Amino acid sequence: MPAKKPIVIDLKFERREVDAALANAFSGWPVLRASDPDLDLSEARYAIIWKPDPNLFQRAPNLEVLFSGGAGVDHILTLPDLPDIPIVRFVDESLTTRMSEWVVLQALSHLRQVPAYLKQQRERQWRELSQPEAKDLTVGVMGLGVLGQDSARKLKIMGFNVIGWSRSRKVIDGIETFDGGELDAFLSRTDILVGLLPLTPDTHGIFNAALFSRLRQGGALARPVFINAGRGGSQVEADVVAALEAGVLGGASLDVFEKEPLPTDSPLWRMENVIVTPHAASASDVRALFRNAQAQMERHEKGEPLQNVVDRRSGY
Ligand code: NDP
Ligand code: OXD
Repeated sequence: MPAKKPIVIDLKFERREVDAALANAFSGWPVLRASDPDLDLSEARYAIIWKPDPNLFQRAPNLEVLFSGGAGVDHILTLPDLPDIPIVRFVDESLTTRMSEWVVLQALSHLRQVPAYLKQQRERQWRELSQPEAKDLTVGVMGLGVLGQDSARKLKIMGFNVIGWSRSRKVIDGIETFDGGELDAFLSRTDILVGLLPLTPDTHGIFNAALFSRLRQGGALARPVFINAGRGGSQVEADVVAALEAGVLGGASLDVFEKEPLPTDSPLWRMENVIVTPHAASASDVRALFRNAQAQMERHEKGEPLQNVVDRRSGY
């Protein structure tokens, strides 16, 4: 059997998690850690990366395939000296399930007025608030890829009316869908907006004042809610804050930010109708990431096509 090709790992994840996952991964494959600056990486053919060192591609000039440590690849496509080789993004049931849990949690939190009840609890106030049901609201999901479709289905199971928008129209049982040119029609029906878009030149800053003003006003929650777990570069944070202050938005749940970590002086931290999580909606399970990468390397070595390859022209 031919010798297995070396793999270089450059994942800026929790070190212990990577070590633990590596202990049971890639049996028989040479694994090189980019964190050792003296290691010769010139023989590496595969790289598994998340926020890699800027000189990785100089140290490893013979790579054949790049594996993203996450579903998003914006962090890779902007790397200096990026080689012209296939980039495989991370698609996995655990990542998808975790994201849908977060999205459903946020939609239910706004439906059931969790931020307002937490405020009342802090103030020892016993007051029942009005209680619409999920069926009284329409959740609009922007981005109907792997994550958006699963979230849409699970929101539907919870009883919400669900509609979705993506560049090309999708057919999803029980969910009305809109294509790229139908954004206005989609927004005018949306009470809770969920962003699950990749960051590309087309989606940069898409969640801005003009977009928020086109969401439905006067729905069962009175004012629309904005939920984003795609990428922070897609939202104009000053516009989010202004829309919340002006009552154009009634609330928000944000997992991603223009600058991460979210600066301590951001007004978003202290807004009572805003839920902030630290880019934690769906963490990559490193063991699953390595299993996935190995399966794809085996395909590649058998001459089979790689799966979930990024289209560099569209940027995702
Ligand atoms: P996919 O590539 O599977 O789906 C992307 C979706 O966005 C597709 O439906 C695509 O449309 C749509 N889209 C892209 N560009 C446009 C555009 N210009 N106009 C309209 N629709 C557009 O990605 P995933 O679902 O796997 O992941 C989505 C994003 O979620 C990732 O890119 C990443 O940024 C983020 N993410 C965040 C995490 C977190 O913890 N916060 C964890 C994991 C991912 P079409 O179907 O027509 O191609
Ligand atoms: C991802 C992420 O893209 O963690 O997977 O944001």
